[in-house]
Amino acid sequence: GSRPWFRPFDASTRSFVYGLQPRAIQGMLDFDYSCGRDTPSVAAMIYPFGGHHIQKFYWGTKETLLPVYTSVDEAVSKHPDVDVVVNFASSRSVYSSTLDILKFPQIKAIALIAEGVPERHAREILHIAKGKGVLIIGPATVGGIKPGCFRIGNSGGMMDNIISSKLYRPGSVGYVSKSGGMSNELNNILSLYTNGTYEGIAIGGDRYPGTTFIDHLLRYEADPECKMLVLLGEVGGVEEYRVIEAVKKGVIKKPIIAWAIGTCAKMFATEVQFGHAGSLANSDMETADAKNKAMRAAGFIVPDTFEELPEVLEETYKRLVAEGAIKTKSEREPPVIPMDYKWAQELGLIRKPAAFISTISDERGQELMYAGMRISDVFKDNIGLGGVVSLLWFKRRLPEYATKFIEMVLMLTADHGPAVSGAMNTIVATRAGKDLISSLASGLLTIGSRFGGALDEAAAMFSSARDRGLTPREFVDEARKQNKLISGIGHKIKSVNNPDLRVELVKEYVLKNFPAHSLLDYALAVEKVTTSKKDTLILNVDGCIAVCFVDLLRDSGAFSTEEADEYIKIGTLNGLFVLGRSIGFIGHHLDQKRLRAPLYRHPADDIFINMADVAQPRVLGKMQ
Ligand code: Q5B
Repeated sequence: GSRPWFRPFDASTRSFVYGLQPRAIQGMLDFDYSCGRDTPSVAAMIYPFGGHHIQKFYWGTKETLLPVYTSVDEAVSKHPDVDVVVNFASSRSVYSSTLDILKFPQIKAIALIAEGVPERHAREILHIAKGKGVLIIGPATVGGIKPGCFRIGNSGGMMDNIISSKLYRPGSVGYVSKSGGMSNELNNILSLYTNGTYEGIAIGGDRYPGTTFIDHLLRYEADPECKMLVLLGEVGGVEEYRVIEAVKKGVIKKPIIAWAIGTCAKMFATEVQFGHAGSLANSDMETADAKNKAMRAAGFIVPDTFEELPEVLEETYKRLVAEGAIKTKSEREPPVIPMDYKWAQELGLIRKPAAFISTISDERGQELMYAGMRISDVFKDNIGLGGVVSLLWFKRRLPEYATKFIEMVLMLTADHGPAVSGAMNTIVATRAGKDLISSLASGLLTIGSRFGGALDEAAAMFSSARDRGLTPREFVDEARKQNKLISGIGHKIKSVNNPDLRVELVKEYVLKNFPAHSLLDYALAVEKVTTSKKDTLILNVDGCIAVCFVDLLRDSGAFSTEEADEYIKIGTLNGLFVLGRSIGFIGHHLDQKRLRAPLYRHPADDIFINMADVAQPRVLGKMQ
């Protein structure tokens, strides 16, 4: 590449992210966008599982696509401009994946995020990388950040942090620390007391980091854009002494402000191990106090306490500005990064009208609710299937005589033999090889005004006639005059002499249990008129259930008159037949399956085919 050795990341750096890390990638892209980059810093993802695909990310207010490759080889060959890999592979797979990445000379820097990488593996990676001149950051780190240019993974924290610490544009201070958490703190302090971070690297807390303090400080020393160095060391290890050597030898000449964390270790009687694997003093030299003392002696700017760090940073910065080493630049506002919808909603910043309203059930809480009743109470109170229907259809608990009536209706409409339209269609569909749902749907789709679907219309016709004060005879005459069949009257095979026992059962139950049954009484009087004309014109099962349900809606006390009328108007009653008969249709489907019934073809001699009145086909459009 064209980048100088001391500047592995700049505003045109392109990277691969190894592992499926959509959140981290979105964070990197949001950062890029705030920096004013033209192209995202992530070119692609590498993930060995799940096959080659693409994933969608936000790029500012718009969206962009990133490919996911299954191998480093493919990624590298498709994106020759990429020279950085942010490797999110776990401690188990980081070794093999990094060795794989190191095979490609195109890759110049690798950040290893995984914690708990075996030291043996870390050392081997480090050894190979050194040989190839590849910069390794980590393991066990968030990585680092180059303001205005490039962000490694989650470095820098949330976007509001990035913006408030002005990381969208470069400052003049290069720092190196161990932990990512301390980096965020430093970014903040630097934005408040200096012109901000130029580059910040968290080397990670392990005992064998791929690169250490001195590696990055030497880069900053060599980079003319970096004017001031900060070293945030800690108790344990001797890496700070390598920096002390470099300062003493004059290799590092830029002002260097330093602090070793862990001065409180001496307050404990026993040895203290801080959060990092390497943060343990094995000798006096490794204590934070000894390091601070040695750094001060070597000419570092070391505050007396960590709390005084901002003060010395500000002093040094102001001095460099006064000397002309740092030229202050005018600030620009970063582009606004739209907040994620989910997050904004959680914060209560936005609202939007819901596209759907639902008022009958809720599964979001601890327990499923049917119209406000816990599913456990549904069983505790033993409300039965009728109770469940009353909750989900009518949003209320109906009296027991009503829920028992609903169950009775479901039971006696469950089936009426294989010959009825719906069962036939189910059977034919099953025999054509269709599955349960298709066969059931095929049967259900035949339920209509003549077969099974006459309930709502029957309820409407009978109650309208009765409400208008028509006598049964006037009602029948009116229907005849209008050339209208009375819904709920008539049956293909049942008659006065061959009564439908289902209807008898319903009548018996309703006469005995309902507080009122005026519409049933009216319908029975209508039946007297129609059967006197023809004995198949009985009050049929649809009609009987319908008028009884109107009596229930109107006189159970559970519904207002308006509600009762609305339930009829919106087509509730046919639901009873549909629900009940579904039981039978499913039975017919299973029956045919069990019987291995072959494809059905209707016998030709059962269809009268006549094309006598078909017009002679003519060729159209041949006008002379
Ligand atoms: N006439 C049910 O017809 C059927 C008349 C009528 C006045 C009437 C017919 C009808 C209304 C719709 C209805 C539900 C098509 C039926 C059900 C579930 C089932 C089914 C099962 C199960 C029967 C003969 C003469 C004609 C007609 C007159 C007929 N209906 N007048 N009002 N409603 N009813 N459907 O036998 O003078 O001779 O020309 O549409 O309630 O589906 O088991 O099969 O559980 O699965 O073919 O029970 O009644 O009689 O049409 O030849 O009529 O009576 O005008 O008079 P049919 P048609 P005319 S229960």
